[in-house]
Parts: sequence; structure tokens; C-alpha cells
Amino acid sequence: MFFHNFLLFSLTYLISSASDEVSRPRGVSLSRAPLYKPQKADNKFTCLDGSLTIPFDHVNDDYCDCPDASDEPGTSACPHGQFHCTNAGHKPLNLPSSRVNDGICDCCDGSDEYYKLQCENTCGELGKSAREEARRQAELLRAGRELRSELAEKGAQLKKAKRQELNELTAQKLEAEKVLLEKDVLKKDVESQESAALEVYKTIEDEQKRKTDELNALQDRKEAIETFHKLDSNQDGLLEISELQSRSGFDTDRNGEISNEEARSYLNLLDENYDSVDLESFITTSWSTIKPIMLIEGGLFRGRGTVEEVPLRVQNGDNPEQNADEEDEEDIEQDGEPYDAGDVNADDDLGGEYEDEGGENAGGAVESEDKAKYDEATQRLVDLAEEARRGYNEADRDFKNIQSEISKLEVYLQKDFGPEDEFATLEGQCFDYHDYEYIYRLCPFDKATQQQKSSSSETRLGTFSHWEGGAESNEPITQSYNTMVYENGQSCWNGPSRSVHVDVKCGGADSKLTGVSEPNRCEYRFEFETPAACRDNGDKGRGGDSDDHTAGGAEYDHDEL
Ligand code: MAN
Repeated sequence: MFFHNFLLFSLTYLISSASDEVSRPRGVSLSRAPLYKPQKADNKFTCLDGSLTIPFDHVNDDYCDCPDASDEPGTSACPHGQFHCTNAGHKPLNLPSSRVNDGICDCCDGSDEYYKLQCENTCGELGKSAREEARRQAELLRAGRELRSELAEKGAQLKKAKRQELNELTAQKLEAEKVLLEKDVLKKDVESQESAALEVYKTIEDEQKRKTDELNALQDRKEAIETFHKLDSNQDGLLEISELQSRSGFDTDRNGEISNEEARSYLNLLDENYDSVDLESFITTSWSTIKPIMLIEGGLFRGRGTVEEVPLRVQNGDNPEQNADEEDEEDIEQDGEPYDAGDVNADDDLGGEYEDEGGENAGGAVESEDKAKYDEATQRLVDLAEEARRGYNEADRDFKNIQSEISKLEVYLQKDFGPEDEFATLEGQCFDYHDYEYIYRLCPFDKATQQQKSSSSETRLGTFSHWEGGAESNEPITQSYNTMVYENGQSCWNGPSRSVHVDVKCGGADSKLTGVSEPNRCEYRFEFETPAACRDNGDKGRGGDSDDHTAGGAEYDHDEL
């Protein structure tokens, strides 16, 4: 069997490339052919790493002798070997030797399948369309380069104008800062005079407020006392839950009945051992709950005698109507003393100006709005201070506006618009791409978004972060400015925050977004074409090279085309 193979390979394939200009073993490129010349004296071959010398007829005998696989360039015998297809008429290709005779035609000249399979030679056809495409690309590139130069010029102008603006604003900022400081000094000066003058008024105002509060508290207490006596229908000085139960106003759930619990809760009666509250407990613990009910019941509380009484189902045998009548005629006791609403008004300490209707109380305590608030000198200081505050606020606003303009310009000028600012004109523009479900939008140097077609909800996919191989990297220019990165988009459910890599390629005269994919969940890839990417040194035209499938470092021997 071995002998058979030996004969098969050494006789049939060792010099199988005899039709090529230079005779060489199968799978060897033209540039390496000199390494495969038999040594004349002894017809031997030395492995290319120098490790072994073998008879030359062991080359391509389908047995791996050399550790570097160099003795089997045309078979699959060595695990890490490399097979070269000439692909005359198209591009040569290097393949891992495992693809030799594996039943799949990898080389367009079919040279990788010579044992069982007959592959059609498609190199002529492929070469032709590749050349046409290359011509098209070259044309695109030529036109694109001109546009790119124009864009670079515009970009440089834009940057220059922005730098100029920044210089002007920086000067304005200094001026604005000076004005602001002056206004601040003025404001502080006038304000200190103003507050000294107002101090006098503040004391008066505080006193007025204290009196008003006191009067309000007294009024509230008065209303509480009146209500207590109104509700205490049997006038025994205790307000029983049964007395509340007879008033329809407390039937807030409108079920025609006021349960013991309801009545207790109005009175805030937590202790189960008590069924009633006395006047003081009523004022301190029940009034705050009862008051809103009374207000609703009476439209608004209007003082003594206005609490509307609607008889309910009588639960305790009392006659509420009769009680109410009696009540109106009686003097009500407060803390054991005969009660008189006038008691409150009679209290000299409280200014004696209390009016029963509650509203316009404190006549002397609260000054009418029409009356001039301050004396003339104080008023002048107040006006001056007001003017100074306005002046300061204006200056502050001006200063902050300038500052924010400066920050925007600084952010702009820090952006990497390409080695010659050729991408600068894209800033401020947006480009859309529609797929079946979404509208993707790229606003270069700003953000990338995704909007669902069926709703207007927009998802932020990322904000511009950097160029892969941009200004800060040491990448050679040919590998730079090909991909923009947008990061920190909305976070993905149970995943990272969204991000986008934008592949930027030389396209036609117009910039456009030509494709969007999501290779990993929430990691997007945009294809963006723009003449700004048509660099002189780049072979960055659409389509580009197609050698990704070559083994261990693509090697194209253009001399063989
Ligand atoms: C949305 C879109 C998709 C993304 C999912 C992740 O539906 O943003 O692109 O894959 O969320 O949950």
C-alpha cells in the first residue's frame, strides 16, 4: 500500500506543476520554488528549518518527515502544513494542508482536490469579476479621494472657526467674570444695608405672626368648644359615642348607620374602657378628626349655632331635636366656668380685636397690603438691593452662558475627526437605516439609536466614544479610522449596556448608513459609507480584499496573476 502511494505521488505529483513556467512540487508557490530544487550531487531535500535531509523523492510522498511540514507542501500528511494554489487568472491562495483532498474545492483552479474530486476551474470567471470590481472600486476611490480632500479642507476650516470662537469667548469670559465680581460686591454691600434696615421690620413681623398664630389657635379652640357643646346633646359635659351616632354627618360610608367603631375612631377613643371624652380630651385628641366632618356638614364652619343637625336613627333613646333646641338656649360651661363666646374676644391680652367669623381676624396685627410696607429710606434700600440682585443675576447668567459655550467648544475641539479633520462635516448630521423591525440612526460623533417601527419608543445604543486606532493609538494609518465606537447605551435586559461598532468605508459621493446587524445581543455593527474615508493609502473601497480564508497569514504572489 505504501509503495503504491509512494509511486502515485512521486511519479504523478512531484512535478505536477510542470506546465507552469517554473517546475516545482505541488502546493509550492512560485516565490518558494527555488527552495524545492533537488540538490544536484545527491538528489536530496533539506527541510526548510534545516532539521533533516531526506531523499528528494520523499517530498510530497504523503508521509510527513520534516517537523516544519516543508516536505509535504502538496498533501495533507503534515498537520500544520500549508498548501498554495496558484489560481492563475485570479488571486493565489494559501490553505491549511488539511483542506487538501478533503472533498471541497477551495482553490478556484481546483488544485487542492486532485485525488478523488474533479474541480472546475473558475479562476478566469472570478478573476474577471474581481478585476471589474477592483476597477469600480478604483474609480470610486478616485472620485472619493477628491471629495475627501474637499471634506478635509472644510473640516479644517470648521475647526479653525471653532478655535477662533473659543479664543473670543475666553476673552469675553474674563470680562464677564470681572463684571460679575463687581456686581457681587455691589449686591453684598446694598444687601447688608437692606437687611440691617429690615431687621427692625422683621421683629415687628415676627411679633405679628406670633399674634396671628395665637389668635388662630384660640379661634380653633373656640370652634372645638362650640362643637363639643353642640354634640354633647345631653349636656352632661361628656361626649359619648352614642351622641355621635345620632348625627348623620358622621355616617361617612353612607350605610345609614354609624357603628361603635366608627364613632370611636372619630373621637380617637382608643381605650376600650371609655365610651366618652370630656371637653379637654375632645380638644386635644378628637377635634382634629371631627373638624373636617363638621366643615363638610356645615358647608364651611361658621361658628356657634351653624352646625346642621340631621336626626339619625336614635340609638340611645335621646331626642336629638329636643337637645339641640335646649342647647341653643343654654350657656355652655368651659372648664366649669359659664361659657360665653364673648369670653375669647374679651381677652385683652389677645388684642381684643378678634372677630367671630374667623376670616378677617387680627385687624391690627396684619397690616393691609395697600399700606406702604416700609418707611421711605428702607423702601429705597429694598429697591436698590432688588436692582443689585437683578444686576448680579444677569451678570451671573451671562457668565454661565459663556462658560457653557466654552465647554461645548472644548468638547467639540477634543473630538477626533480624523487625521485631517475629514470627518468633521459629519458632526451634526444623522443617517437612518431601515430594517424590517427598526429604524437605526447614526449621528456621527454624537449617538446611535434604534427606534421600533411599531412604536415611537427609541433606544439609545451608545454615545460616541472613540475611533479604533484613532489619534491616541499607535496603529499605522492604514489600520486606523476604520471603526468608530459608540458606548454606554441603554442597558440590555440581564446584559451589558448597548454598544455599536461603526465600520466606516469609502463610498460614493454621499455619506450613508448601508447596513446594521446585531452579531451579539445588544452589540451592534453598523456599515457606514462616506467619501471622507477614501484615503490615498487605503485600499478601503467597498468589497476590499477577500483573503480571510487563507491560512497562517495571507500570502498573495501577485507575480503569478
Ligand atoms: C430590544 C432591541 C434588540 C435587543 C433586545 C434585547 O428588543 O434593542 O435589539 O436585542 O432589546 O433584549
